This record gives sequence, C-alpha cells and structure tokens, in this order.
Amino acid sequence: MQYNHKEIEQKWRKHWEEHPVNVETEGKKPYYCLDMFPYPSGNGLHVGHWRGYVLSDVWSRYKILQNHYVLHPMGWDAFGLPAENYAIQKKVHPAIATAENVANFKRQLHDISAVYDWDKEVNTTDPEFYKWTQWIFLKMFENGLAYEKEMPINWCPSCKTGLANEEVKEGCCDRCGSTVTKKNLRQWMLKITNYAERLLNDLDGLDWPEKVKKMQADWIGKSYGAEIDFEIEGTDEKIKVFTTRPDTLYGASFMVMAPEHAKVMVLTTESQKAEVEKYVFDASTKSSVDRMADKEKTGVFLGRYAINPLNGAKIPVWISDYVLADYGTGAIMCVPAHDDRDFAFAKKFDLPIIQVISKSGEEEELTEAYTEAGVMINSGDFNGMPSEEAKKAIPEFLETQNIGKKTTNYKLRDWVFSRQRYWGEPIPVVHCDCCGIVGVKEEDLPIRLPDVESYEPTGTGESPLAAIDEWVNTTCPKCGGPAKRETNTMPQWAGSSWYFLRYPNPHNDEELISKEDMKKWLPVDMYVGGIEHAVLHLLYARFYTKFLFDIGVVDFEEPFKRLFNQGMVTKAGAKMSKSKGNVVSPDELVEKYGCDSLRMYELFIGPPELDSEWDDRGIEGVYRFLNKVWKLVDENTAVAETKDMERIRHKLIRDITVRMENFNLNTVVSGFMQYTNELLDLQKKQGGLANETLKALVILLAPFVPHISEELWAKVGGSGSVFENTWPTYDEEKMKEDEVEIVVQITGKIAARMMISPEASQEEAIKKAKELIADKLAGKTVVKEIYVPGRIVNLVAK
Ligand code: ANZ
Ligand code: ZN
Repeated sequence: MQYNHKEIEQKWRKHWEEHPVNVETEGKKPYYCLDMFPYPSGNGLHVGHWRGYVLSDVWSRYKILQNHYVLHPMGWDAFGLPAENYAIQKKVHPAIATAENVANFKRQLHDISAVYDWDKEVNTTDPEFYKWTQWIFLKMFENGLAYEKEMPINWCPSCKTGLANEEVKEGCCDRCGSTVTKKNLRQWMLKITNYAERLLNDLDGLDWPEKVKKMQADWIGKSYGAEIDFEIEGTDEKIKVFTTRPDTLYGASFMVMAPEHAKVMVLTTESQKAEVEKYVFDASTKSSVDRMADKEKTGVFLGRYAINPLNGAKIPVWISDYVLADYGTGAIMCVPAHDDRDFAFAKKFDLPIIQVISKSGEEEELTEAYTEAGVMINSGDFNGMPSEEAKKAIPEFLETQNIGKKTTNYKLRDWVFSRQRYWGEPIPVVHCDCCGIVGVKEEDLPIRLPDVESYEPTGTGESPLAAIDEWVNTTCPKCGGPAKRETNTMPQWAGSSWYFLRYPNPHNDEELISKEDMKKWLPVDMYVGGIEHAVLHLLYARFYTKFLFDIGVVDFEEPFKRLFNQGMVTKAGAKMSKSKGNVVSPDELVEKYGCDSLRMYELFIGPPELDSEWDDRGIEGVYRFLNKVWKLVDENTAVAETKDMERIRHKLIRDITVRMENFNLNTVVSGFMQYTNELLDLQKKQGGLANETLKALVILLAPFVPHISEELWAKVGGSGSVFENTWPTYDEEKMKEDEVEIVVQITGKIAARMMISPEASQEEAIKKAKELIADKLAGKTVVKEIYVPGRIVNLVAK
C-alpha cells in the first residue's frame, strides 16, 4: 500500500474531532502550553508563522504523551493600528474587517492540525474580554497606578496623532515616514516604575533565555548615583542634578539643563531670553532619537551661574538638547574631563576642562574624556582616594551637609497608556466638573466602543470618540451630575498583558479568573513566541501579573515559567513578510506533501531558536522520509524482538527524549532519519522487525507527524489512538551490545573471525583468539600481542 497523505490526514482529522486526543482523566496533571497569540492581519499565514505554532503543538502533544492534560489555546490580539488604517482606507468597520480576518486565520490554522482548544478562544476586541481589560485599569486607577499627566509625547505632524515609542522607527512615523516630533498632550500613564525593582529581581528565578533576561534588565536599567543640589547665583532657586559619577563633582565646570526643564525661563536673564526661547522651540520639534544622536553639540547659555556645592566654584548654566527632560532630574552637572558628551560640548563652546581623576595620579593633557577609574586629584580633601571609593564617600559627605543624597535610578519610564485613536478599549473613567476624574462603576463594565462614522485621527490630540456627543456626555458615577467620558483608548498592549489569565475560563462573567482555574492552570508552563517581544509585551505581562498578585487575583508573581523564542523563517536572507514579497504559502505544500511533512520540515530546517532559511525543495526530503517509514511499517513481517532490535529501541528512545528535553527539535528529526535507516537494515538482515520495536518509533514520531502516526499505530498492532500511550522510557543497560565480530590476524594477515563482547579485556580477547587459531600457531612463537577492542586481535608470530 502506498502512503496517501491526503486520505490519512482527512480521516484522522475527522476522527479527532469526534474523539479528541487531549482529554482530562483521573491522574493526569494539567500543563499549560501557550503561543503568543497572533494579530489577525489581512495577509493570512505563511510558513514562517507555522514554525512557532508547530513547535508549540509538538510540545503540547509530547506533554499529552507524558500523561498531562494540556491547555493549548488560541486567540486574537485584534485591537490596533492596522485594522484602523484599513478602516480609514477602505471604509470598512474595524470590527467587520477583524471578524473576517479571524475567520480566515482560523481556517488556515486548521491545516496545522494543532490540538487547540477552540472552546477557550479569546479575542481582545470582544466586550466579554475587554470588560476585564477595563476592570484591571479601574483597579490600577483605584490603587494610584493609573494617572493622568500632561507630557511631551511622540507626535506625527502629518498623521496628526500621538505615537507610542514602539511606533517610531529611527525617528520617523511607522505609518507615513514623516519625522516625529514632540507634543505636549494629556496622557494616561501606568506606574510600571513602582515595580522596577521586583521586575528586575524576579528575572533570576525564570527559566527563560539568558538573552531575554538581559534585555529586560537593560531596559529596566538600574544605576546607582546621587542627586545634588546646586544653588543658582542671584536667585533663590536650586537645581537638582542626577549623576552616576558623584566622584567627579570637583570637575564640574558647567551645568546643562534640558530645554523642557520647568526652570529654564525662570533662570534665563533678560539679555539671553530671545535666544533661549528660539532654542527651546527648535528642540521641541526634534525626536529624542535625533537628540541623543552623536552629532555636533548645540546649546545656549542662560546668563546664569550655579555654585558647585563642594568648592563654591561658579559654573555657567546652559541648555542643550542632549539632556533629556524625562531622565534623572532633567539637569546635569557637566564634567568634560570625564564624560564624552560633555567633552565635546566644552570643546565646542570653549568651556573649562578640569581633570579630577587620573590614572597616574598626575594631571595629564587630555585629548579626549578619561572615563575610567583612577586616583582623585584636584578634589580637595578627597585627593589621593581611589575614585571608586569616592563614588561612595562623596555622596555620603553630601548627605551630611544636606546638599545631596544617594539615589538609585532606573531607565524604565512610566508607561504612556493612552492613544488618541478609535480601535482600542475605551478607558473607563469620566471627567466631572465637581468630582474630577471618576472611575466608572464596576457593574457598568464593559464600556463599549461605540460606532463612529469617521475613524480618521482628528489632529487635535483627541480621539475620534470625542466627536460622538451622545457617547461622550454621561453622568458622574459619584455625584450624578453631568460628566464627560474619557475619549482616549488603550494601547494594543493592554489586552496582551493579561490574556493568558483568561483562557482557562473565557466566558466567566463573575470574575477575571476563578480561583479554581487559576490554581489548576497557572502560571503558564511553556510560552512560545518570537524574540521581538523580549521587552515590551513580556515586561508588561510581568507587571500586570505582579499587580494582580498584589490585589489578590492571582497567587503567583511571574506569569511564564519557561519561555522559548523560536527563530524566524527567512527567504533569500530576509524575514518572510508580505511587504518583502517573499512569502511562501503553506497551502500548496500541504496539498502536495501533506500537513505531516510540512510540520516536520518546519522543525527540520534548523535549530528552532535560530533563524532558518526556507527552501521549498527541502520538504521533498522529509516527504521521502515519511514514505520510507511508511514502507518500513507497512511491509514489515512481525517477528519476536531480538537483542539487536531491543538495543536499537532503547537507544532511539534515549536519543529522541534527550534531544526533546533540550529542545533540539531539528536533531530529533535527523535522529528519526538515522534510526529508520538502521531499522531498515536490521529488517533486511533479520527478516522482519518486532511490533514492540516499531511501536516505540511510532509513539516518538506522533507529536511531529500525528496523522501518519495514528495510521501506523494500527499497523503495528496498536489499539485506540497513539496518543493514549505514554512516552516510552529507556534503560542504559539494554543499549550495550552483547558481542561484536572481530578479526583475528597472524602478523597482519587475517586468520579467523570471532564474536566477543566489546567490553572484553585484552587478556580475555587474546586468550580466546589463541585458542581459536591454536592449529595455525603451532610451532610458532608469539612475540607481540595487539588488541583493538571491538575490531582486531593481531598476533605477531615467528
Ligand atoms: C556627571 C558625570 C560625569 C556623568 C562623568 C557621567 C560621567 P546613565 O548611566 O545612563 O544613568 N545624565 C543624567 N541625566 C541625564 C539626562 N536627563 N539626559 C542626558 N544625560 C543625563 O547615565 C547617567 C549620567 O548621564 C549622569 O552622570 C549624567 O552625567 C548624565 F564623568 O553626571 B553624569
Ligand atoms: Zn461628579
């Protein structure tokens, strides 16, 4: 019989629908295997998307075979920009476009034959779901973690909308390519910074790729330093600076403030006013990326001097756009001798350069900033002290004088959580003239997104929702007076920050998740997704989880115990994507070679954690392999298991299991290929293989190629579904070869062959060989005995 993938795959798909392979029975332990849920774009799935989904499905099926009841759900991260852009262009309501895309995605996902639990499907745009996205926001608001703030955000002057940091690429708008500027807008912020320390510390306990942990740690960016007050001559003002190098304080020869610093105009003298105002305006039109870029320094003197609190030196105060308003205190003391940017600034504006740290202990001619540690010089009482020591000693001294304090600082910023857009969750608060900002009542959730006629951004910094009077005008939940709804919506990240908590009970309208389901399924055992989410999504999800822990919704602090980042599929060196025109559609491949071949090939193309180049021809090889396995089983005459078969069986189980555990899935596939060849040889030699031997092979194959495995399972005498079995175990003892054939030579010439254990000692082997060829040795004297275990005994005789 020929391997007919179409027939087999149809047959088993239908069978599984009626008899699911992932069922809960007594004694099975729950296991939660999660994919990062997709954004249902209009482009559909390509073979690059398949890779992650196949990987997590192989893992889920592996866990099923290890006696787990697996939660392997799928859902849709469906709010966001693309659907909204599509709506604007095509005048199709985003809800309609989204529903179409979801249906299309689902149809395509069906081809993968994953063990998804479609009863558990979630969609972030579904009011039943976003009710809880809004509920979490309300809880954060009640707990002081969600707050309103006027602040400069990224602004695209041509799209007339605010953008998230992640929507700005190299200083340009991701939508239209215009240069992004800054605009002061009222924003909703989430105080993720309150969690900085916990987010950093808890990375330690996670079974995640080190690379991702490092990216998160760097993003949080903890540094130790000091805040120091500088008095401003001729005023009552004090300016606080943040520095990570308090050891350099004696070398501060000027001060620079961010152009947006609140005190800039207060400090500017009359004669400098016009120039300063112009500079402040120009800076506001530049993105922070451009401002931080390594370019010629610019700046303006305010006409004022600050006093160095340690030595009373008078230092000029400047503004420059290389100092950012929202980091540290927005003002810095500048030490050109020891900081590159300050050095460049001092050279440009001819400001003094005072060396206070030296390698040799002597003052040197500096052609660039000396940024390393050394010995303190020109630093009063601190002279001679190693600079690393001064880093602690100076802030301690400043604290005793009440002019500064030790601080830790984080790069992590509070999260800009509002968007001036239509297609997102409405933020569930109202603005009341009497009561201020009031959260809506819990029982009024969800606050549904109303229909609008125009999705276009308004350009005023308001979302299109602001134009719908009957929606905007409401009553205040506190005083009953007239109030206006918040018209900003949440960012796309809102739903994905907690969706994994919803899968176990997507239709629970009493609570976000029941205690029982939470205890049973969470935290997630295995999370599979792309490395591009290393920082934002994975950090936000950890933050949400910690918050929900703090308010008693969940009883764990980390959402994802183990994380696996699959590599991308590339074609001709580039990431596969519709926009690059290098997309390979799975449809024809499934048609021609079958789902099983494509699944296996997705994992065969390379180590799963690395990017791999797609080559259509490669799938042929996998298809041929499946035909080979088919023949091996289909044409087999069942015999009793011999020692050789048993040995191969145990080795096969061990190699596959060890590689599985290490996630070396591509070498699992090559292992299958190698062992299948060995089994074919043995089959020929021994006139057939035992069902027991083949059964092991079929169970091991099942997570990868489930359809053909079911069919082969019946052929090797199995009953029921192959997934009702348990992953086989191995025994190192059984892998040892009993005896091997070795050659016996007399002075290099073959005299005989004999069977002996490869573990036999030299003594034993020589003795046995001598007995065997005693007649041929008669009358000769053996002068030298050579033994190569498992291969040769050579007796040199005269
Ligand atoms: C004096 C000094 C001397 C500095 C020296 C560095 C070297 P990280 O590690 O990134 O935290 N800084 C502080 N606030 C800033 C802002 N808002 N915009 C731009 N730069 C700012 O770096 C902290 C250092 O960056 C601080 O230490 C400050 O310069 C600068 F030899 O203070 B330093
Ligand atoms: Zn009110």
